[in-house]
Amino acid sequence: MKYRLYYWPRQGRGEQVRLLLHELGQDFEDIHIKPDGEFLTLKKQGAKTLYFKSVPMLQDGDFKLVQGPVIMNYLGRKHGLMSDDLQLAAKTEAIVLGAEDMRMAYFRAFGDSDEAIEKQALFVKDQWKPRWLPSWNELVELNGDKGYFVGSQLTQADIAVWDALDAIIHWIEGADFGDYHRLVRFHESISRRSGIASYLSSRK
Ligand SMILES: N[C@@H](CCC(=O)N[C@@H](CS)C(=O)NCC(=O)O)C(=O)O
Repeated sequence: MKYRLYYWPRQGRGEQVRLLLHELGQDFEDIHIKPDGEFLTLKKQGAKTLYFKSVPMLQDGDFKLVQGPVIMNYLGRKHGLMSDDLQLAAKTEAIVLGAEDMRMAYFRAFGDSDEAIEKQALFVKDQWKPRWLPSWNELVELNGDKGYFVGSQLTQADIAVWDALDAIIHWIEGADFGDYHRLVRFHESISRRSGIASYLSSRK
């Protein structure tokens, strides 16, 4: 049975899951919900469907799972992207959550109002440059400069970080990789992966 992913018809928190499913070559149903349509119907089904009345929600057979980062780790584990080593697996999950922390910070500055533009400038000055760029850069370096965050092959952490970085460099005024050439290479190499590249070429 195909996976079903329920999320709004925009990138947001569901996009990392779409990217991962495309990279895994999964033929999934990408269900674009509407506030007064499917979302309402799903919410009416109670906590057995949308545990906390939020999306993204992944359906795998009868099993329904919410919380973007947890969905990423579930798929990573299920499709063999994650190490069996307890510590490496935990590190992978920590990086997925780090990407989520950065995503949350950038969401607060999203938009094109004057207030949003001011928040974006603060995000770039107080978070992007001093915190996130050096951390991601060092994490890739500490992993032996293999172009991945954990181990020697792609994990869901790479997709989670790529998605959050990609959103920020596209949507946040003044956010770029600057002199962090390692991150430029990381961004380019993930973009070129076949599943990702073919999805991105069709992404609206
Ligand atoms: N921690 C959750 C947050 C989920 C969340 O807040 N999703 C938003 C959409 S991006 C939502 O469904 N909000 C409820 C609403 O719009 O009524 C996750 O990572 O999935």
